[in-house]
Amino acid sequence: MNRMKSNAPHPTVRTTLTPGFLGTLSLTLALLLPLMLTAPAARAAARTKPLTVGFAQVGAESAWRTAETESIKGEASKRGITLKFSDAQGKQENQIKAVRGFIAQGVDAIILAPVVETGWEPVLRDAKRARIPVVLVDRGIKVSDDSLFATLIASDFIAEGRMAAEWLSRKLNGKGNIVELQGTPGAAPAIDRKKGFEAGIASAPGLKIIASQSGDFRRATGKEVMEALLKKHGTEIQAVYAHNDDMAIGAIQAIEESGRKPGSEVVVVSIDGVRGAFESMVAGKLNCTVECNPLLGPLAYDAVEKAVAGEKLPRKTVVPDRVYEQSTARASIGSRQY
Ligand code: GZL
Repeated sequence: MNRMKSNAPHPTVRTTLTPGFLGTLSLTLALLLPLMLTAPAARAAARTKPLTVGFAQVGAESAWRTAETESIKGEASKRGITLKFSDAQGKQENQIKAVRGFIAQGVDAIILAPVVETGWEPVLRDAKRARIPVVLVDRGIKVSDDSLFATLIASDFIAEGRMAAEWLSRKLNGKGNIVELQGTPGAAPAIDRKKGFEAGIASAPGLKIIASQSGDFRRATGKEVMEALLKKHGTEIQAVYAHNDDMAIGAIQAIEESGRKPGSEVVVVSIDGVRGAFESMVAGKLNCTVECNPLLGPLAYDAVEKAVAGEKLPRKTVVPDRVYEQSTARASIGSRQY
């Protein structure tokens, strides 16, 4: 119950400057401070040491991947963040080891570009127990508990596959045999780019995927797989849909070596939008690429800084993509950043 009369002077006004009041004030502050520091802004303000972040990268299988690594390394040094970097050479077990290592070293946050979608629960539970936020970049995962990661920053791979399909369908007037070069088995972009493409050609019954194999997102593997497909299907093949530019460039080499003309006799469409793809479009060999932006460093550290400060983040931030084709490649190649 408040017994104070409404027109009575406020007691704190009278006691503000007395030594007794100052003592009470500092005691109150000492008691409240730990509570105040749990507020995100106060925690961020209280941080004096620069952040230490561990980045568990997939590997260096493609030009896209190299651009992503450079973006995440470059942005760390711009922000004065100490970055511990691990290259898993395409193996999930190496990535899990790297994440465990980062936890043992007590990093402030972990950035993870997961090789595949599944198998992450145990190690992410360890990170959560250690109160280390994990920011997923470029590929999503499947977990039963979404609180195991702070946020995901990635493209919409289903939309990318659909854009590639719609472009190809227009180019071939809804009719033709396609071979598909898939990315790494079990990886989110391989699963979703396949799904999106299949959905995109569903309205054109004349378009058929006559073969679909993994080229592991690598140029050399894309070439080998394409050589085998050309041997088996020969001139039946009218188009190639590759889940990334590197595999498309490998396939283009195989098509040329088989004596056919990529870009005209065999239409080639892929995803990523790396410089090599633009060069290939300018040379008339690749027909179209759907951009997938790898310059994720700034967004990744914005998320890391917020997560470390205790802020709640959206489940996913979608990086926007668009289609580039041969006819405009020359005009846009100069402004490409990767
Ligand atoms: C996309 C990324 C894919 C790229 C490939 O976010 O995971 O992996 O398309 C890369 O080039 O290797």
